[in-house]
Amino acid sequence: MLSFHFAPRTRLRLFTISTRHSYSDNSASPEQFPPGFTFWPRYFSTKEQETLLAASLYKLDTTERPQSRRKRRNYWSSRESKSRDGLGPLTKLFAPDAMYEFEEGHFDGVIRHFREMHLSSWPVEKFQGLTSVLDKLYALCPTNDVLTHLLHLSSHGDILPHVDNLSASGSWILGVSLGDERILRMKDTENEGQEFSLALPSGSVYLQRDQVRFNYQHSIERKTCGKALGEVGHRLSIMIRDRNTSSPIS
Ligand SMILES: O=C(O)CCC(=O)C(=O)O
Repeated sequence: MLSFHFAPRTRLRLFTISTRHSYSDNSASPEQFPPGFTFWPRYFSTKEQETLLAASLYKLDTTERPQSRRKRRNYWSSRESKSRDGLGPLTKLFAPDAMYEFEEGHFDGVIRHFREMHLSSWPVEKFQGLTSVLDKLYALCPTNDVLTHLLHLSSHGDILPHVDNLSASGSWILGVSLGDERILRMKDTENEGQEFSLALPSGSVYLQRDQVRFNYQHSIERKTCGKALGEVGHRLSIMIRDRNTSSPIS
């Protein structure tokens, strides 16, 4: 299977935040980040997020066993679709953890409690308005030859610090966040103390490219601060990367 992840030999301590570069709201301006990192805090409207999330969950569901899909269908038909308090409008599209076949740990140990797939096509015929939302999404990509990856984290899901496998993709990584907010931490592996973190609200998009893509480890943490147990929801990210044309893996 194509691997995008590179597990560091020595794990960096989690929760090492440089106070100089910690952003927790939506007001971060481009000059606050190192060159090579861009953040769009409110890129997609709620309607657009719902369309993207519904289409992504639909695709991920096709990878699961019929029993799981049946279990979820029964769940959805037995309850009214409504958002969980404090977790935003998109939470109504996620079923509880137990309804999915989440994997405990990624083969390289970096991602925990998740399901994922590499996407070859979007179900544009099934979701009204999806085409224009996708046009808006892919317009942010610096180049056109791309790989798309869907990653659904359970309410316990998180991602440990890593640099994406250098041979599996090219020089940039774009990430769309949908669902419950998580914290992205970025840490320069070559320059001690160069690190920053930011909250990723639903509908936001970040881009890491060039020296940030190659030199910074990234991790995704659950935002537990100020939240009681059970108040952390699911998050789905759409990760788009440029193909590494110089590598045999494509
Ligand atoms: O979900 C994200 O924003 C990051 C995903 C990631 O780190 C990965 O797929 O390697």
